[in-house]
Amino acid sequence: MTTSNGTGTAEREAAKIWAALDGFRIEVPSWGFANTGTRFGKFIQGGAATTTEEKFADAAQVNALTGASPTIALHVLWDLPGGKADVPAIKALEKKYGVKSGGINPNLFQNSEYKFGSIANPSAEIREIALQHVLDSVEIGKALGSKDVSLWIADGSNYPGTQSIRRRIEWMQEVLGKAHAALGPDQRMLVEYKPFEPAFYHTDIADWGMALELARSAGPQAKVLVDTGHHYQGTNIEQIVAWLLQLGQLGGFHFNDRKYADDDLTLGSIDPYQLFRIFHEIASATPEERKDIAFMIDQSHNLKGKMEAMVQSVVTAQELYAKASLIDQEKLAELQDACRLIEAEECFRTAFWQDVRPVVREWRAARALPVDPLKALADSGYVEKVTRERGSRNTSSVSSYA
Ligand code: AOS
Ligand code: ZN
Ligand code: ZN
Ligand code: ZN
Repeated sequence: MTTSNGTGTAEREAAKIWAALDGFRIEVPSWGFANTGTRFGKFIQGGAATTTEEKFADAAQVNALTGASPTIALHVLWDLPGGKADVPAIKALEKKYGVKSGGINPNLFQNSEYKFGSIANPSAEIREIALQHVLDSVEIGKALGSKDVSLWIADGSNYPGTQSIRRRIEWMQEVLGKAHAALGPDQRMLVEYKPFEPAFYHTDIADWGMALELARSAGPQAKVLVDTGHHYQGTNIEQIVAWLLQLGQLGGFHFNDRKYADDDLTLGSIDPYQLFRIFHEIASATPEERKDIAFMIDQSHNLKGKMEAMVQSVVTAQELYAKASLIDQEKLAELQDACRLIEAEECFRTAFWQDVRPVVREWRAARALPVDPLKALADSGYVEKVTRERGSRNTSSVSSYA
């Protein structure tokens, strides 16, 4: 392979990209394959998954096309409505489709008892129900051998003065501490934050500081989960990532892109440079710091095809991760320390502007993967096939999404 910057450099860069791609895994969310929508309506897709088995089948297809998504995040309400009793069925699906269960996502938002909150509800009885559900989720995780129980707490209030922000902190600390005590030695608890929605005045875990503090008070196996869509406009997300890495508190990500709020668009569709900057923080971390960070996609589409959108996202993540791997970290550190600003900036952004796709294609071919996953999906007729099979079920049964 030759490029304008010389064969030696091109080969070194290709080697970096191959190593990055070999080590890159990103989890797909089961709910990303099901019919979802907005509060204004749902546009039903005939090919959307209607059962947990169909979600496994779709995830397996994405993994076969990209080689990067061997795990699927499960949602207890939608995928394991029977709780632990459903575990044997999930294990059978893992075996059948060659995809493992990833993060276990408890449902702490959709039942009517959670109207005024789950783990921060003023009612001790409801907090106990929420705790029990988290404990059940921990047991499901143990039984499935999955590492992370991923907590998204929708709790909050809509009007000033209607709830005690401080008492709710205590209640959350109590529940999370008890949940942490139940974790197995290999399990973790991830605490996700979000500034607003569904609550519009205060959200109990609104930012990374609150999530970090709650994780710390719960115990050493609790870490922070950064959902890229859960920040105010202009927030420097990579700085948050850098801090969490520095403190050893970065548990993982929910990746998606957005223009306005929690839009859950495909990765890199609005601002690919943002994701590159986050990946740079990961790339500049030590292998030890990096090894347990869970990369997950949290997206939902009601216009794009579910399968196509997921493949696009995984491929985009691979490409941006490959670009970030090109940054010469040693050289960058030298330039930073010498305050050679222009050279440092150029070193950084040259990696972003490099077209890594030819090398990524070579890597795919060498790993017996389709060189163009999106085209391979179209050529396979998979979406048409599942639309024929699932179409009738998709006119009536719709999974919901918060
Ligand atoms: C909601 O906004 C969060 O991003 C959740 O992480 C996610 O979308 C899902 O509900 C998993 O429980
Ligand atoms: Zn999320
Ligand atoms: Zn979200
Ligand atoms: Zn989101």
